[in-house]
Amino acid sequence: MRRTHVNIGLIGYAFMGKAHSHAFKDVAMFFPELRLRPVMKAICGRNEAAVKAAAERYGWESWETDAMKLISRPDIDVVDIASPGWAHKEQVLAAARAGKAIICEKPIANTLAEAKEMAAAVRKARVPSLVMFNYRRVPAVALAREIIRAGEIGEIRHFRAFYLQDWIVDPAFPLVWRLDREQAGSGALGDIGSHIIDMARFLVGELDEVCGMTRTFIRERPLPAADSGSGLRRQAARGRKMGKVTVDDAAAWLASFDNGAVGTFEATRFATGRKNFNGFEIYGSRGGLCFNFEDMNRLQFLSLKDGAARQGFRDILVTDATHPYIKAWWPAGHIIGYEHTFVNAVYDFLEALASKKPASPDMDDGLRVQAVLEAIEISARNREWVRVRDLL
Ligand code: SOE
Repeated sequence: MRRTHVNIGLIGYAFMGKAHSHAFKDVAMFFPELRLRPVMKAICGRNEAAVKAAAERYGWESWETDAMKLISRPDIDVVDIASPGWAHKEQVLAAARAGKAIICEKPIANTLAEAKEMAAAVRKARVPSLVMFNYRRVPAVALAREIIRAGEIGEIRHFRAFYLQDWIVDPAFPLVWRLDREQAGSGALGDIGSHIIDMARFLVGELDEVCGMTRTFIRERPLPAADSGSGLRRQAARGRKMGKVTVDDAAAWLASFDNGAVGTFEATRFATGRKNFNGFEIYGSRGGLCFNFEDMNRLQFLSLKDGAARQGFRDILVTDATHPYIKAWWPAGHIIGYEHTFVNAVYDFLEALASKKPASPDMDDGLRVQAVLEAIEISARNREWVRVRDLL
């Protein structure tokens, strides 16, 4: 008998846990054609009171405080890993061994070595996987890819991408886990730089060589009240009130793509006034495309096929039923938001499961992104260009 439902176990109940929970809860409402409907079986987090409250609030049937127990539950088919980066490797390896389908937040790992082990285990277990690079599921970004694939802007010469935030500009902001290399792997580079690397791979193609730099503007911060990791605990144990920031606050890098395009990238948490300003500009031999997430329902498009007197970037409001994902949502002009990208991603994943086809981006894509991250860090350290494929 054909399966009609799939049981989900989610690890993580904070920002990403909430976004993923919303996606599982709403996907069948907006995509009624869904062939495999998600059952929100269990959510997992180390803090019992917090995860119990999240289970009730988000609509999960049960809750766990031990990730390995959740992964091993026979009633869990898909393990969704929305935990901090330091936990990803153990959880992905356990889920692969248990033969579970895997969703994993980005970046997949804290190091390239971890990512290689994780991707190999998922390949060996032959389990489906998805990495939650959610910005691929913005309708305007998916439309940009359709335009590029149709050749409407010709051969791509330039790809410029940016991911600008400012949430740690204040020196009084505490030393949270994302600012500790042991827990996060890197700072802005891995957390938000991974998104624009994935965007580059999605829209333009593979990065061949990179040359980068990283910067840490504020090197010491107040230790958080409830320290959240061994690195921070060690600093607190020494009676310190301030802890060392061990990751980058900002990164910038150049890239040459396999197809000859030139890339310029910037990822920073110190772009004062920018909250989640990520986007790109693409310039081709026959036109261009520009997008920024703070205006996520619009895509700027130029095609030289218009006569010179009519040339100029046109502003496409990407809310038409013919645009990617939109027919599931609202009539033209009724814009969508950040949370819809996760619903779109979960829909694509569940449809891939139902059709037994690979989802994208998968753990091998996550490995490719991790190799670019590593190449940028090596380049910044050695002040030289680094070829990505030499690291894989
Ligand atoms: C923090 O920088 C963060 O939550 C990222 O981790 C997410 O991937 C991004 O979508 C929003 O900002």
